Amino acid sequence: MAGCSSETSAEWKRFAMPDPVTKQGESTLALWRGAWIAALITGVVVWGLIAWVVVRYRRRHDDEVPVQTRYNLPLEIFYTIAPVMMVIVFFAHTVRVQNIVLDDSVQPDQTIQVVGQQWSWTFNYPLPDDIKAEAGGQGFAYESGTASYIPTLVLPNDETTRFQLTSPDVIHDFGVPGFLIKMDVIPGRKNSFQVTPQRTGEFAGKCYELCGVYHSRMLFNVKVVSPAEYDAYLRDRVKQGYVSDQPLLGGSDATTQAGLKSEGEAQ
Ligand SMILES: [Cu+2]
Repeated sequence: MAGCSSETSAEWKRFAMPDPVTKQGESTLALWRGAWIAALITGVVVWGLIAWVVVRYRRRHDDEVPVQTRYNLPLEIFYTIAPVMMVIVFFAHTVRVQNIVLDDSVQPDQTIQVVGQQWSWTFNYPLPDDIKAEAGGQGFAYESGTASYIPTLVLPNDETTRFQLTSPDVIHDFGVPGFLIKMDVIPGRKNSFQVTPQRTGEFAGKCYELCGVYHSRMLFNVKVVSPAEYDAYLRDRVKQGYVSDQPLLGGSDATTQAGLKSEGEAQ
């Protein structure tokens, strides 16, 4: 009963989906909800028919067997076409929502290069011109996690951010439950998607692809802040010296990233 408190009642309305933080996530939630409602309506009809048949044709005292219907063409055509129609409707909506969620025709406000490396994440932020000047002309600020340090991804609220995903080693998967999206990070391929957060707050993210022994350590935090706080964060990164000419994409870069080298030596 404790699971039915008012805090979780909204979860019922979302069929246990997290409350979407991003504009794109709203479409995913709508698809999830619609699919559940369609499936439940189908379920109610089927359960109703089963119950009706069980009661209506239950065994009577006279032991008479009800009429056995076979080779009923209209019925057979119906139960072939109805499921095909359902699959077509589900498929069409899935493709429609997929196109919305993966739409990259809108020019993003910034492109953050995300690197999934064994066993953490590196986030490369492009610096706006004024902050770039403070960084001595270097174009990127970064945050790099290690297997023993969970990095934080900072995003400006109400702005569209594109994630460009790369991996120097094996396949990882970049996902934030609050954004209702995850995507594979594949060596040699540049996957990307865009999000537009609609509220500030702290969220959790992780690797969704079993990528090796310390896969479970590939956690990260997501912090959605106001654009002004985002700029302040970038300035702070610059002040602390986490800047580079090029985005750090892992591999040979990885050993030069803060924290990774010392950890490598420790092992
Ligand atoms: Cu991973």
